[in-house]
Amino acid sequence: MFSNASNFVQGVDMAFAIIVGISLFFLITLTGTMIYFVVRYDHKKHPEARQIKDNKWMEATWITIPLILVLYMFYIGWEGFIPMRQAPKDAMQITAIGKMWKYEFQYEGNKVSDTLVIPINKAVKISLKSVDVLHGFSVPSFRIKEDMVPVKDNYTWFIPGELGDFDLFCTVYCGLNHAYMHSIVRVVPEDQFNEWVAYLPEKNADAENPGYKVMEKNGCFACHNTTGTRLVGPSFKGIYGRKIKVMTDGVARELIGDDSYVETSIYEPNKDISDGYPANIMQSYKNSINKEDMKLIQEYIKTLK
Ligand code: HEC
Ligand SMILES: [Cu+2]
Repeated sequence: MFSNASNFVQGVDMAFAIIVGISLFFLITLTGTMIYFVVRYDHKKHPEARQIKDNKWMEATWITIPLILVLYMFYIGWEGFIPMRQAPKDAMQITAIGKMWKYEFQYEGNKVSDTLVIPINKAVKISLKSVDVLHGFSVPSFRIKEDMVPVKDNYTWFIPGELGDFDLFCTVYCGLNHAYMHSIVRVVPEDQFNEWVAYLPEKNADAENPGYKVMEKNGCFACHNTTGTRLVGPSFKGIYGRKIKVMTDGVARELIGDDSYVETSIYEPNKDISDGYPANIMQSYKNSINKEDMKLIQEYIKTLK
């Protein structure tokens, strides 16, 4: 009767079905009684109104029965909710980070992904964090919805029971692109998961460096890397203090990498052409990188020894 997408579906759907059932029962019987009374006690059939006062039995009944019913509704809701806050100790641990406007999932070993991939039939516990504002972590198919709160850590857990892709939504209005804050939970067989996680790249330790962020935003890493290998342009690694051969106005010369060389390379890329690299490939960033950002870039490149 219920889907098996997660271990919480049955509890939540059962509570929902029972409450809808009770509501429907009262909707139908109350409306029915009302219609019956309208006909039965119509003015023509029943010209003289009569007051009925103080029927203790009736009052006791309409207090007791609804009280039992709402307490029962509370009870089944409570029963469905409690297991959601009791993650098993051996659950697989993943951290989900909400940021304007995307999710990032961190797996053991400092590996990151932007889709949440998990093995079927295994308990996963997801620590929920936010780096900026309130976000939501809602997987309707799993009947899960938790807030991601900056400063205060939250969590959720579940056991996925069906293979496939399931929508993950941010359910807390979090700014301009809130509507695009959407991702996927992909449930796969365990061996497929192990293979996937083995190939997942490790998080770049520099990703939070302000200079790195400026360069990422400006697309520098399309042509440069930080690891020492050549791409379209030279690597950023070890520029500072190194002897660099350049062509300046068609004349070969040597200089020592420093702040002013980095600045010239970014504002006037065709002035000192790095030896062995083509000119006119890199454009000038004079208009898009200001002096403050330049400082951040220089500070960051300095750390790449
Ligand atoms: C389209 C490719 C491309 C992009 C994008 C690009 N560069 Fe370059 N960059 C190059 C090439 C090619 C060279 C070597 C030729 C030269 O000196 O102009 C170079 C040279 C450099 C040098 C000198 C490095 C050395 O060892 O001599 C620095 C510093 C540099 N780029 C910084 C940046 C920064 C910072 C950004 C982003 C704001 C950026 N580049 C974006 C292609 C690119
Ligand atoms: Cu959000």
